[in-house]
Amino acid sequence: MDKPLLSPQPTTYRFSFGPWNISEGADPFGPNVRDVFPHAGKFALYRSLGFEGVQLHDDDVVPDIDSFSASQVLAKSKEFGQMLRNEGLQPEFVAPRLWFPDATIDGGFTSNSESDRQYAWDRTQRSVDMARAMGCRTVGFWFAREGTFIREAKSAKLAYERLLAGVNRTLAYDPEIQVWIEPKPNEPADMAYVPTAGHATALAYASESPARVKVIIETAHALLANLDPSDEMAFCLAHDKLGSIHLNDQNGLKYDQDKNFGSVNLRGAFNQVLVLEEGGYGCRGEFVGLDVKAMRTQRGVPVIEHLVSSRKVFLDLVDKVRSFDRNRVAEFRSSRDYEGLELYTLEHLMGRK
Ligand code: XUL
Ligand code: MN
Repeated sequence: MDKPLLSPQPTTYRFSFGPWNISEGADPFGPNVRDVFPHAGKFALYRSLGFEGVQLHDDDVVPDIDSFSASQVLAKSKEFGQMLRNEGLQPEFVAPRLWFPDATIDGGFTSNSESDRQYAWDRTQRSVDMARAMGCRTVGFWFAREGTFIREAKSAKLAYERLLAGVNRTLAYDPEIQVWIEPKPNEPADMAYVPTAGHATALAYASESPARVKVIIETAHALLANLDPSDEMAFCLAHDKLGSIHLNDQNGLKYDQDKNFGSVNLRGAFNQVLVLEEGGYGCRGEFVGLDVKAMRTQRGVPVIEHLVSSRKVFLDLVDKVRSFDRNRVAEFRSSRDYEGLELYTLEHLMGRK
């Protein structure tokens, strides 16, 4: 008979999101549908919504970052770090935004242009300095434009070598910094390099300091790669590589939707929470990160309901995971009665068992 599953970890979860998750409701086909809510005003909302971690891009900290000198950026980052502390908040990571500037039109680390690659490195270095100035030890890499629209455009082998070199250079620049890679298979590029947890984990192991390279698994990104998000998380947990998560949901293979956690596939969301609980995720202070966007149709300013609902669904699913009868599961497994296990799971989710 299979061993019963590990009992759930008694964890108090800490939640994070990025300020871009409170948005004005624009999309590529239409303008803002809500008034602009001042960026600086967002941080005062976090605690009352139940969040204490802040995911940051470098220009969330210092808007218009390229117009300031390195020392000005550092001074502004220190001030920002103090502002966060005053609000009772903690920066989770700083990600160089290598997908807005002209120098990143064709990617940063993997651009064919040497000056673009230099720009990517300068900006990465700056993100490390900013993280340090705010008392944070992590830079996040979402390799937005590190890919192509046609595969003939770049040498893919060279691109992967350049990405690894970028990771190594970051690790060497600051011996305490951690690099967290957030894989995504497409958008804004047609085909991205580092599309899955496996690719990101391979980069971690190949790096000069594997223990300092981790992965951020986003539900929607895994679904866009046609993979099971809970399995992507489990893979990282098995290799102690799960730095953070971006919980959300996705309705099929289309643009990255960042829908509310559990809103499309509640059972899939349950399985993500199950894997996280059984893997002890959060016991070392890891954040339960959300990357959710409000519906464009929602009235009001600022719209925050999507953050509150996704957090609530996560916590409700923690209850469901903790009341999932592990002995029954073990019996179904040992008798190889997966029809029975499926019905029990569905009834449990519907509140009947
Ligand atoms: C993009 C995405 C980013 C990262 C942070 O799809 O998820 O917002 O989470 O750069
Ligand atoms: Mn994300």
